[in-house]
Amino acid sequence: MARKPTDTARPAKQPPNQPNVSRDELLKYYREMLLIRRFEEKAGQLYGMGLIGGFCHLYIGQEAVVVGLEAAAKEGDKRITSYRDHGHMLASGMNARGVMAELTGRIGGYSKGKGGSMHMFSREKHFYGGHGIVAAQVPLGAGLAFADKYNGNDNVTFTYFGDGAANQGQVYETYNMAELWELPVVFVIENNQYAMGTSMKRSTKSTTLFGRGAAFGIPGEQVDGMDVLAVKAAGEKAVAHCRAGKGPYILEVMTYRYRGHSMSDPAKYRTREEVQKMRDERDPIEHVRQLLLQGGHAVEDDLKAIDKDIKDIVNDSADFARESPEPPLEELWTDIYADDVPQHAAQDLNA
Ligand SMILES: Cc1ncc(C[n+]2csc(CCOP(=O)(O)OP(=O)(O)O)c2C)c(N)n1
Ligand SMILES: [Mg+2]
Repeated sequence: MARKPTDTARPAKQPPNQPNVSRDELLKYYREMLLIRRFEEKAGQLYGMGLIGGFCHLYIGQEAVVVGLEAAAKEGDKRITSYRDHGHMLASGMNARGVMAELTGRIGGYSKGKGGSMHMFSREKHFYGGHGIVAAQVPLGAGLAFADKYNGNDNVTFTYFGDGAANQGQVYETYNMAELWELPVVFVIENNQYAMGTSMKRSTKSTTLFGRGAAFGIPGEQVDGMDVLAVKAAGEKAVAHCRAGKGPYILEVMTYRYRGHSMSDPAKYRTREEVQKMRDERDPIEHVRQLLLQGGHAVEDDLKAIDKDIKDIVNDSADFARESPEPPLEELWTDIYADDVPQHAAQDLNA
């Protein structure tokens, strides 16, 4: 566990530019974002060593999006996303061992090693994948929200998708039905400015993606996705809208991915300087690090201790993954059909 920073490090008065946020909260975001970053770096290494097969899309650079929105969520809320999904899993509380073992195709993984990077789920943490087809998760997210509305609870579903996915037709069919039925769904567009090698400027003239809900009556706003506090604040507003029964809300979260689209990306569509500038000037983890240091909430040694904790968790997940066996052949025949058909569904089938 992280060592508590020393109280003596805190000055009597905070500098005026410090946001009104507690030390514990900042430390929490720092840890959560760092866990995602280090986990993804390790996944990249294991991929390079040939230990991860198939596709692998890293979330490095986008950490503040999911960490900020998770901070606005409550128990019972659901999340669903695309193939760039490891960060969402970790932020939802799924354990690093199970995720890493799944990436490496081992029995100890969340899908017993049969799903890999894009196909992991946790009912316990209300994480519904992991979807490889661009935008396919958007109508599914509305479906999850429909279930909550039908069941009469106040849960909200966070449905994440990319700027590229925002040009897909099914997104707009979903917007229409979600607003018509006033479903409690937050559509989170993670605008990292590229869809594979295509920049948004080359794929659309309508670049304010949050505004596209207006045609259906859905409110939306744009948020700085490199600032975890701004994301959290916008998330709280969106969630309050949904929980009040007012229907869906769109958040276009402006972010950036530092690595290639997937592990095989020639990276010819942007300059090294562009990436470096983002890393140097807008890094979301460095932002919180500076708030901690400048606000007197922590000293370098405190942050070093957290870094070490996180490295230990990530190394442990990689060791666990490498020691976990591959699934036995019999597993090919399991988890194909639902074992238990719910009673009402069985009646429908027999009708
Ligand atoms: C229906 C469909 N078309 C094309 C692809 C290939 N493909 C995979 S990711 C991707 C780009 C999506 O970009 P974006 O939505 O911005 O998400 P990001 O990768 O930036 O997170 C494409 C075209 C696919 N998986 N599914
Ligand atoms: Mg994108």
